[in-house]
Amino acid sequence: MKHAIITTLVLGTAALAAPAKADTLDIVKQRGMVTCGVSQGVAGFSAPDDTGKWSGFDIDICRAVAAAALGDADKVSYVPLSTNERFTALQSGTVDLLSRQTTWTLSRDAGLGIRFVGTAYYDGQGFMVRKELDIDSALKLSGATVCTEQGTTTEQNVADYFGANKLKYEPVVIDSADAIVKAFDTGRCDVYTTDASALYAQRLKLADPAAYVVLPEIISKEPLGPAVRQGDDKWFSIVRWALFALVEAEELGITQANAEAGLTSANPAIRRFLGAEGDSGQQLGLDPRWSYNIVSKVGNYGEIFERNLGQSSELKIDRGINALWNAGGLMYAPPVR
Ligand SMILES: N[C@@H](CCC(=O)N[C@@H](CS)C(=O)NCC(=O)O)C(=O)O
Repeated sequence: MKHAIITTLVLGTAALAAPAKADTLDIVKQRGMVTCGVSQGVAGFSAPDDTGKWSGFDIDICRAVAAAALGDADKVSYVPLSTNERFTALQSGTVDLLSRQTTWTLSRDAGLGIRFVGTAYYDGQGFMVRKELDIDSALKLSGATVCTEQGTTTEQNVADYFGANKLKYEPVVIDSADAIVKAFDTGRCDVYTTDASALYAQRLKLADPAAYVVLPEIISKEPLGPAVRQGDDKWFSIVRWALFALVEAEELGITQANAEAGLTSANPAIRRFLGAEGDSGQQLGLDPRWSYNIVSKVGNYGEIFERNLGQSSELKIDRGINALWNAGGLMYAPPVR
């Protein structure tokens, strides 16, 4: 018995030690590529075009990390992952980070051997139904069949919501976003529920998008953000500050177009942010121009939002609570200094 306990302890220690030793930045540099886990095709977030080129909000976060780590935003290998596959792919090292509409929750952050670096998009769960049902509130959905994706917070929230409001429902749990669209389109379920942003994206895939309406209720908090494996603090810091840099650049008014001019700006905060002064790169183990590389190659947070999700995109999502803190929103980066 005693022996068994000792063995367990030793094995336990070895299992913990392995990821702590792994230096993801070194691996990324040797490989010359960041591997980024993304969703399999959700307009505005991550979708490949006809030539296989990926674009979207989640993709731009992968690109920002590659710009910071390698000086080249194009050096990313995208690994499309279903909701069920995503955490295993990160835990096993198949991907260096997840940038995939994934909600930061306690159980995921503390219990899965992964760490969320921050929130890239503050979302919440919504409901979509056919207009012809003439329903204007989720509270009128009693008796509905409800499509959700497997292994998501969506499944849990819907159970809470219908339970708390004493509404009956029949869950239809499906393992891919495209299969849900098909099920919904063909009437297998009355309701499609997921993150509100994804509802707007998925609506475009329906045969007649105008025949559907998104109900006003938002039933949960879904802070979506990138995650890395636990045990590599250096890589955690790099991904976290790549995300903060996007937000800080917007606050400082640094854009893809003016980043170069900013290197000689009269404003010391701008010069420091862009690496013309100070040693933020050295502290992160990166090139002094790490954040300049992010903004000049990918843009700032606002540019990324507008291009992929905002008014310049087909989704036309308002900034809402994803505006900067000094414009009434929640996006707030600690100082880069
Ligand atoms: N934010 C929720 C839901 C995430 C989620 O996977 N949403 C669907 C919305 S469409 C998705 O991204 N599916 C794409 C796919 O499975 O590739 C979570 O983290 O559990």
